[in-house]
Amino acid sequence: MISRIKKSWDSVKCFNSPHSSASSPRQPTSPSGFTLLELLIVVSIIAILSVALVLVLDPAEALRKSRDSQRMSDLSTMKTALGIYLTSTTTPLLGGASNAGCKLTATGAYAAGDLIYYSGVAGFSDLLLDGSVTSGQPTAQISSTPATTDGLGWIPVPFDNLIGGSPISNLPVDPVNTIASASNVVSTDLVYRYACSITPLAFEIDAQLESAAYATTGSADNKKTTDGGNADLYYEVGTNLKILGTGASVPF
Ligand SMILES: [Ca+2]
Ligand SMILES: [Ca+2]
Repeated sequence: MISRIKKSWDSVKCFNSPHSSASSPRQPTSPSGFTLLELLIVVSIIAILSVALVLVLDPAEALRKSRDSQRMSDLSTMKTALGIYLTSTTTPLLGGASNAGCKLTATGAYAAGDLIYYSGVAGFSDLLLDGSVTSGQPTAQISSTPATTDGLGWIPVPFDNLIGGSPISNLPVDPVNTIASASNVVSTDLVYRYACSITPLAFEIDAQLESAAYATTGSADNKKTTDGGNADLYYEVGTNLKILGTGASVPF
């Protein structure tokens, strides 16, 4: 009996042996996990791809471009509102009582008492106004309630006096709306600018753009040089784009 059991056990061992049959090849040993070197390589690749993705997407530039889109939209909104005001008013006031803040002519030189209206911040006072003027000296004007549409906002037009009320609920200001040095505003400051003329009765609103896509010299999509205005330093809208700016590079 014992010898029969031993014989059977030997048969089982023989059957399970990897060398027992040509039809049962030896299975390759499976790895139990990643090696440290493999993990380091994977982590390095992920890090490189992440940096490349950030560089490609450039979130800061995307934000600048978004603000520029907002600026162009704001100026379009204000131009439309001013257009409605001009066509709905018998005696439009684009520059305060008797249009006293407007230039006499759109293309003429500035005179003392002319105003350039800024959406800028409180405390702003500047005698240079984005650079020197060729003649006369306009004054910078700001409002303590820039968004209001009652004539006391940063654009001095009484939209509220229209029959049916103001076509806009508030006056937009620049999404950044800051002036780096309140005593020396420069063209790169991110504020809106407005001016008007009496002959013809017209207005212009300018904004500064900051994204590489819309504002870089030579960019195929440069909005500042393709707006039909006379100042490459600004994005210009209005009914007469010669009120602000005296040339391609001189803002005022
Ligand atoms: Ca321009
Ligand atoms: Ca202009």
